[in-house]
Amino acid sequence: MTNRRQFLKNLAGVAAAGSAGILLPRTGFGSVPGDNPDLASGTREASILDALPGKKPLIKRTFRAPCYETPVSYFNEVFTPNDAFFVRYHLSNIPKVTAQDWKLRIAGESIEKPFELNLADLTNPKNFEHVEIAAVCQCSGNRRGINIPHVAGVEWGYGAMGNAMWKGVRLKDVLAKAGIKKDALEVVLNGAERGILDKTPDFIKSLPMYRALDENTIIAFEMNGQPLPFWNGYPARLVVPGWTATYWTKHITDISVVNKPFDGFWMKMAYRIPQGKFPIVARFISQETEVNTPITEMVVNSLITSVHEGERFHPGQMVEVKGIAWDAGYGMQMVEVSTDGGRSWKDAELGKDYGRFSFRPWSFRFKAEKKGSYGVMAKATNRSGNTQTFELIRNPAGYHHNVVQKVDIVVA
Ligand SMILES: Nc1nc2c(c(=O)[nH]1)N[C@H]1C(S)=C(S)[C@@H](COP(=O)(O)O)O[C@H]1N2
Ligand SMILES: [Mo]
Repeated sequence: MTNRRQFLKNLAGVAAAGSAGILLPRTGFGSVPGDNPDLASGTREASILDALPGKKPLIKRTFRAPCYETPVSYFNEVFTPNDAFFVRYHLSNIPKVTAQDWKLRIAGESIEKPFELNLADLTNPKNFEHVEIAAVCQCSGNRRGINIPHVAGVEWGYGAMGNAMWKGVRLKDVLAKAGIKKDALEVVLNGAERGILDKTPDFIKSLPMYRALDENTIIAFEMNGQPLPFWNGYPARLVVPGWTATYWTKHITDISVVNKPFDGFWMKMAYRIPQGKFPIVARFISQETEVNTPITEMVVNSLITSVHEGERFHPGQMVEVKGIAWDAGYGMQMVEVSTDGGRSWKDAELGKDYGRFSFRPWSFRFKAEKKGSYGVMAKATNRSGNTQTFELIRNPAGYHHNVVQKVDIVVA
């Protein structure tokens, strides 16, 4: 009996792996300088490709809650396709949200006239002006899985991010309709999921007033010209260009303007970085402590997308190194490329500029004359003079990973 049960269990496991998942060999992830490849974490060893309804197969990191990462090859395009855009949730009980039932409530002690909107009200251009903005949505913990030593959390590789053209209405226009009182301190954001009793607290975030009222902060209902995919926040989500995606509340249902620092779990206990370790300008003063601060804007970063670890070329062949670079919206100053493991650097050519919050494409061509191994690296510098690091800036949750990548290719 026990054996038979065990047998059926094993069989079920095999069937599930066979139908839903494909085992990938260890490719695609470049090594990080200074890391010992023998200590590589699960991210590099194997990844499961699996498709959520309406999505292409993505790299599955966790299923409850759904956390799916975009494979690097998709970043050869500046705009990440909706059906390949990464997915991140904190709670596993994600309700069905329909256009008919969905409502957005604007309330809080610092709002003069609370009101409710349905989707038709929100999207009617007679109510609020429509705006479009290209912006990178990147999880604070993107690349956490390549941290050595290992840190706890979703073991993301390079693809917990995406770039899209977002269309929606300005949060400040919606709040203006409700009237903001003088004592307003933070804007509290909640999506359609609710906390799981006694287990995981509801995913509620807040923003400082200046960032909520920024003209680039929008409630988006379209992504790359289409309604938002369910998994990316249908029917409407917050878009906070330049800030990490933790503030980009999906299926947004409640926006409250409050006069005290919001003290929920996801502000007080999570998404915090040590004070003074990163070159960050944007602050969230009402949530700071002496030792740490909420994560705010993204750090400057780049990704090599056209060549992969171990790729082979012939002597004399032209190698096209392409990639993307982004930051918190200061804009790209330059991207430098090395083909000798960081000994010498040359400027890459920057491609079309889709706006300061977008991925910026870049490219670099070189002739691989001599046989041997080439350490291809890319390093972005933004207009405020910040550049990527060579050494990991350690922090408890492994946020802000912008260590310069090294992809070893072989000429033989
Ligand atoms: N409703 C809701 N919105 C959310 C989250 C969530 O768990 N629930 N996670 C946030 C975090 S941390 C990230 S990284 C982004 C991911 O956006 P995506 O799933 O569209 O890629 O959603 C943000 N908005
Ligand atoms: Mo995130």
